[in-house]
Amino acid sequence: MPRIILDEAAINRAITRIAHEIIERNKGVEQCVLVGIKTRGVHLAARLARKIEQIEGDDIPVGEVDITLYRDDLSHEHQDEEPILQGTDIPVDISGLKVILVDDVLFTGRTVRAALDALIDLGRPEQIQLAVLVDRGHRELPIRPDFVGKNVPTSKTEIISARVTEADGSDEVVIDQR
Ligand code: 3GP
Ligand code: 5GP
Ligand code: MG
Repeated sequence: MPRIILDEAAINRAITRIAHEIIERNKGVEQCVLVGIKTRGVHLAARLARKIEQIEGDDIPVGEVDITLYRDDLSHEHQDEEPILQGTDIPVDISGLKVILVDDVLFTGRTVRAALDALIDLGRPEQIQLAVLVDRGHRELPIRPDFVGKNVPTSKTEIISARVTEADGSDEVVIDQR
């Protein structure tokens, strides 16, 4: 049976809290840029930017990276294949800035590793931080998030559906069996 772990209100509260945490950690957002990981991370990054702008009255640039998972976690096949960088679109020079990577679900960490590679190719950010809506555990690399909507311990046979209105018509995070 699918189980709702975050509804629309809970997602909203998580975004609001993370926006506050980002501002607090960085003492404002003057030297910050948000970078969403396609697809849903991009929408979450845009929401965080709007929230931060509401709170601080300061604009924060938003970019995106596109990483394709050739490794197919869903079928447990091709597990040796790594996420591949498809594209990067960041409107500012990230050198010397604090980059906050944003994704919907953090699992093995391999997608984030690919995103880190892409960022470091572009310049030398002062710092890279990571914000995720859901951390489902099972890391395969030494990567940890700085900002988390919800920690959701999962088994490897479970699957999390992270739906966002911009892409899916509704806001909801659901856990189900594969
Ligand atoms: P996203 O583009 O919003 O990140 O990984 C491609 C898409 O498949 C992701 O959407 C993600 O939401 C969805 N997905 C659902 N379950 C899994 C999973 O277990 N592993 C991966 N890699 N993606 C999953
Ligand atoms: P990782 O590379 O950390 O294994 O997986 C991270 C990427 O895969 C994220 O972009 C995320 O969208 C997707 N992903 C991994 N596991 C899940 C999951 O259980 N549910 C959803 N929705 N996405 C997942
Ligand atoms: Mg994602």
